[in-house]
Amino acid sequence: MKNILVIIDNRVQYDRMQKIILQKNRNDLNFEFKHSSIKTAIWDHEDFLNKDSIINVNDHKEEIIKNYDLVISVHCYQFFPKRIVDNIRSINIHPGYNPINRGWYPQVFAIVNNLEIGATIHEMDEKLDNGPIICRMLVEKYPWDTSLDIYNRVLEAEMQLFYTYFDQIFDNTYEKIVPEGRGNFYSKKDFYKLCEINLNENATYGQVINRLRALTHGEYQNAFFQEDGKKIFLNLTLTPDE
Ligand code: 0FX
Repeated sequence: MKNILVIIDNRVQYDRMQKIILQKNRNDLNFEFKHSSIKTAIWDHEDFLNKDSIINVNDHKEEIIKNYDLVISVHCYQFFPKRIVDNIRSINIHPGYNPINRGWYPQVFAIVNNLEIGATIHEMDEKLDNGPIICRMLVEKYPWDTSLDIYNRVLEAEMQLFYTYFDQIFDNTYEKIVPEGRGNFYSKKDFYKLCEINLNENATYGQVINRLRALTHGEYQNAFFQEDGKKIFLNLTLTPDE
């Protein structure tokens, strides 16, 4: 029996993973799901109510190394310490195509910087979104996409990869791809910088549209400008002609 610890902070992907695990029906795999202490939608999931389901990887390094055969991070808000990634195979499901889209909110920067975008499953090393790649897949990116449109496509791609490579991941039989260099890395700070629009900045219509659709993501209030000491948020609606 292989003991697998999945640390997941994304509710949509949790439901999809559960479905795949059921479909695969591998009774030699024992999954334990935990999440981070930061509050996300997953906290309200019935599977996690009344359960001791929070884990802080830094506080439980030795216990994790001792008790599990594999760790999977799925949109997990914690940084995995070197001690863990050096001593237990640790895999990350990342909403970007490595090494092109390392870091935070990859689809936002893919729109703004005209980069390809997709999903990656990779082994973790001590750098963020950096280790050997197990599998990756690009998704379509259209000129009328907002951040949310691409994000939804990427999340589906993640699970398509998880389904296809399921046995290879758990049997450790995949061939690793060495990332082609460092690629790009974007931080949360880069995202916040994008959010504030300077009304005196010169840009082409193309750049403005791209920036605004990159910051349009459902209900989130991202892009804003300041006028008379007031913050004014804006989103973009794009409607392609049928
Ligand atoms: O869980 P996640 O989809 O992923 C993020 C990072 O992109 C990923 O690289 C990291 N491994 C993971 C731990 O966190 O993030 P989220 O659910 O907070 O956000 C999902 C999308 O929502 C994001 O890609 C852009 C959008 N968003 C999110 C926030 C918090 C916004 O547009 N504005 C926001 O303020």
